[in-house]
Amino acid sequence: MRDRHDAGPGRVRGVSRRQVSGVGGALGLMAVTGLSASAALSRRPPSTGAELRSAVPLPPAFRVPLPLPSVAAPVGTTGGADRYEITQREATLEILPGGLPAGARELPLMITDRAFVDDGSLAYPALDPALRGRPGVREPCLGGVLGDVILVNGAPWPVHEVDAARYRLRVLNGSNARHYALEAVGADGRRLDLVQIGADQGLLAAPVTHHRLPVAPAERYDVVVDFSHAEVGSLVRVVNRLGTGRTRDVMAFRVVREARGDSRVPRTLSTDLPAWRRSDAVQVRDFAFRAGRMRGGHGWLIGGLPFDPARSDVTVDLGDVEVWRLIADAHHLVHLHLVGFRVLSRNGRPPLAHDAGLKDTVSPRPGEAVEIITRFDGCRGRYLFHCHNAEHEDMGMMANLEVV
Ligand SMILES: [Cu+2]
Repeated sequence: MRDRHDAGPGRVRGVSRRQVSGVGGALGLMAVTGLSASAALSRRPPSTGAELRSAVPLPPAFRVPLPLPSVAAPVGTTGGADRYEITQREATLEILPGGLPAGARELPLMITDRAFVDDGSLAYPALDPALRGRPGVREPCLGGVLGDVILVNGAPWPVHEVDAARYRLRVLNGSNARHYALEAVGADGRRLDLVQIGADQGLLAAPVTHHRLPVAPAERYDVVVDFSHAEVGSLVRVVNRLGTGRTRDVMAFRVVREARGDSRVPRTLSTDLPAWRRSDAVQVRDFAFRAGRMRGGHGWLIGGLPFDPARSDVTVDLGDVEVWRLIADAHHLVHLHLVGFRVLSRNGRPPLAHDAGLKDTVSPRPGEAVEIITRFDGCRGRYLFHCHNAEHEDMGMMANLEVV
């Protein structure tokens, strides 16, 4: 992936530093894994539907090697340098800030939870097993489908060998509905710092250090972890503090060799983040994300309505700045197409540490009102916004945004 979006000066044109780090990375990962752009989001496990049980024997944790998706093949090699052809509009060139871990020390980690039936295929409690007629899932899973197996890049509870050095982890929560609160725990029980450098849509202005990182479905976090203080031979476990039983484990890193520390985390990561102010907004809109009735059954609604592909729910003028207030009854994962936004507030209070940067998915907690601000620029046309809990989305929680 790095080769694809970090092709070097003169190759990536018309793409800002944030875009290089954010959109490209996420789309690249989706292309590699076949994950649909609308695949995932919802409630904390304690308040979500029943967890599915797998009918196959499950492997012990941290034995399966972590698969790493392949990167684009170069179109040629000259003098030891690989060549990639990327056609973009010509514009100012920006490159990533120097010093971040790269190459084999930059790892895409797509985390999902799944359950398996006895022939090894995926268990899914669809109302229509053919997935063609009636949308939705059976009663205990209405809040979102949880699996009992945690997969990283498709492998159950994998392990990856690392140098005693900094690594850059490109985390995507590709789960349907499972939330994670990730911690990296060393052999001595101490937590390693998770230094966040990027959000959904690219680099932050400056790093934010977490001990526990909340990751809602569809969110992406760009995080640097330093294994240099871990003893060679020891295991650093990545755990989910919201999981129970085996779903507390996610994956592990085995530190296998000493290494020279040649990477760093720059104090300034980007200087081009939009700084929209509340006073820039020409509209403030409220959207309630709530349970309700749809086609005589259970649904998940935005503004009291289930999705209608033919209806325009919101019309905005191209170039306008707006504030949207997203009000949630349960955990929802509000995802806007077309634009990135910034989180202004949660229940009238300042945003949380992990709300930093430019985002396209935000997770209001039950009973919370989250304010976001964005400028609707780009292209006129019809776009979607929706809850990224896959089950909520399938049961109506989607709406049309018309940019005119
Ligand atoms: Cu939802």
